[in-house]
Amino acid sequence: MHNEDLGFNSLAVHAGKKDDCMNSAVSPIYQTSTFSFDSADHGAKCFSGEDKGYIYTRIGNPTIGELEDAVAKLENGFGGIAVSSGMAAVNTVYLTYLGMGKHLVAHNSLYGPSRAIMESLYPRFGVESTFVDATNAENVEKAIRPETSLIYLETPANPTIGITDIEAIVAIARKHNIPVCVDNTFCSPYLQKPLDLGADIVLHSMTKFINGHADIVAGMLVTKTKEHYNKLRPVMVNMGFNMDPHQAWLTRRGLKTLGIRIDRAQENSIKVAAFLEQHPKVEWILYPGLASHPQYELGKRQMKGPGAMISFGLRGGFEAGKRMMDHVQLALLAVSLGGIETLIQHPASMTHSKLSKEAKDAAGITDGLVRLAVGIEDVDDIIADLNQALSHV
Ligand code: LCS
Repeated sequence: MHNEDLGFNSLAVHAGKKDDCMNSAVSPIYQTSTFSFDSADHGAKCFSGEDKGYIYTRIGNPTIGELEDAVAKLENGFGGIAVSSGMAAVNTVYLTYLGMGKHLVAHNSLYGPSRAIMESLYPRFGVESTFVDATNAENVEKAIRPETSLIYLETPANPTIGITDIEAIVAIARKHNIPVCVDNTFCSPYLQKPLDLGADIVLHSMTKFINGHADIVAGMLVTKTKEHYNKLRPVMVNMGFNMDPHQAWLTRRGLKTLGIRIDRAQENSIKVAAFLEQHPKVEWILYPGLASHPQYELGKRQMKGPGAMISFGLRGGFEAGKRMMDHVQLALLAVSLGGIETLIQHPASMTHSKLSKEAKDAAGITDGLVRLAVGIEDVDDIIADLNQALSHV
């Protein structure tokens, strides 16, 4: 059967598999740093690109390649570039499109380090950046300068769950000939396909939903075109941001159950969000599945489902949130998300603590914001745990 005929879950199980695996149901791990050549001529041809043979694992490896092909297929992209972490993916994109005299326009709510390095690291190399509330696409257009060379979005955004209109921003970017990269970590290709909406590059922390078992740190880029792939890949190779084959094999295994894991975590999240929304100690809640979300209609249009990430604030602010976090028993008080277990954390003092106060205020990352990543446990147990933790507030 051709891959084109297969649905998402079938592709998640089968896509990328190579034929030369001794008929094993699961591909082996090519745990090797290097590959031998048949002859000196063959080696030279591999290096010139005339022969597609493998050379060295930092440049390419069959186990890593299987994962790259599988995620690229699920995102409807030209090709995938696997990297050691989500941050390696972010830096591969920044280093490829930004440099001396160049300018970035990005959404103001991003995973903390994706923004913090624009304040702490990239100015050293002459890069400037403007962060805007991209949930209003006009703000992106207003921030564009002649030297803007990248538009960078995260939707839904970490940790504010703001949703940006990918198609509207791509339309603006096209007018100015600027590439658009979308961090799709919170949705995964199961719920959202940014390349189909016109984005040029999609980025993942595969540490999250794609691997899904909280036992791997990994990243991925998928490009719409060969042109962008050919720009990004050498940066990954030369910076040494590559993945390890064992890491790739485990991530490929996690990917197989992506759809069913998200279905379950999302089903749980819808019930958890309904519970929190009616709880008297909860002051506000942001979840794309609730009609109270400011971009509820856009989310319904752009995403196949509301996902498994919830942010909320308690009456009593940070102190109240702290008491709740200190009393969870089933949920883990831990950063990260997209795994099988429910996690709760406080972005202002944890994942987003390196941002300046102004940056946090502008993005709406208040001291009272608590972030919940809902897992696949029995939903009654998750709700009972949150309920007993809230009784301590
Ligand atoms: N992009 C998003 C949206 C993320 O949430 C993260 C990590 C990254 C990129 C970076 O990926 P990593 O290098 O960690 O694989 N987000 C985390 C979080 O919210 N808590 O801990 C890590």
